[in-house]
Amino acid sequence: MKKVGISSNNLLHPNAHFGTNYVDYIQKNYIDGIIDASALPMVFPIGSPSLAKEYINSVDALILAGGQDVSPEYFGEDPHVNLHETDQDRDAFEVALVLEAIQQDKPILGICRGLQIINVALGGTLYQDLNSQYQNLVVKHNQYPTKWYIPTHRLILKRESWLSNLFDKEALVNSFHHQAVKKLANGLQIDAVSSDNVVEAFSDEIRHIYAVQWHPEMLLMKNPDAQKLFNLFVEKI
Ligand SMILES: [Mn+2]
Repeated sequence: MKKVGISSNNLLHPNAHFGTNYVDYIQKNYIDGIIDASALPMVFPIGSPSLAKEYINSVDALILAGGQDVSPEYFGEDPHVNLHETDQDRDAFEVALVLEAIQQDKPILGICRGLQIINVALGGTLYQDLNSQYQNLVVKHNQYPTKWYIPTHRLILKRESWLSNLFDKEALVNSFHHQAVKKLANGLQIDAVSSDNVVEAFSDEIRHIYAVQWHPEMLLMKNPDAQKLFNLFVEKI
């Protein structure tokens, strides 16, 4: 069975159940997507970047999940007034995982924040807040409180890519982000955009990097077709 590592999230704020205890978690939808693609999920607790090599040694591929904003210090900016919460421990760990997976020639799938951290790890930059920094903004890229599993905005495919196996030239996806790719890192190619030209997917077949800005794992609840993205990724291993 192929093993897919998935980086986790910190519960940054104590709640009624967990008080001030440290909790590390991953949403079950990602796990379902991996298992239903006939692979074995291995959840990586956020830890020291020095462990990245051992973690990547233990798997065949890496998935980077959604979550907090990426700290702008990684692309040389101060925090914008509309930056949301960040987690520098998670940023440092995930950047190390990305670089190590590339080093070991193991496929990477980035989802939402995962797409953004890949871009930043490889030298790209982000809009810290689309609403205040992206001049051509037309589309609602954070559909909340519309449900997670409802696709809302158009996805326009820009070239022949792995996504061509999943979608026609246009499709609908869900959208829960306020950050996005500004400068794309060298070597990555844009696969799809929204109708207002925000980067919604990129890939690099040479380094086996695949990334989407929407949340296929949340679509799984009501859209069985969304499983195909996980299946295709696991077939790349
Ligand atoms: Mn979007």
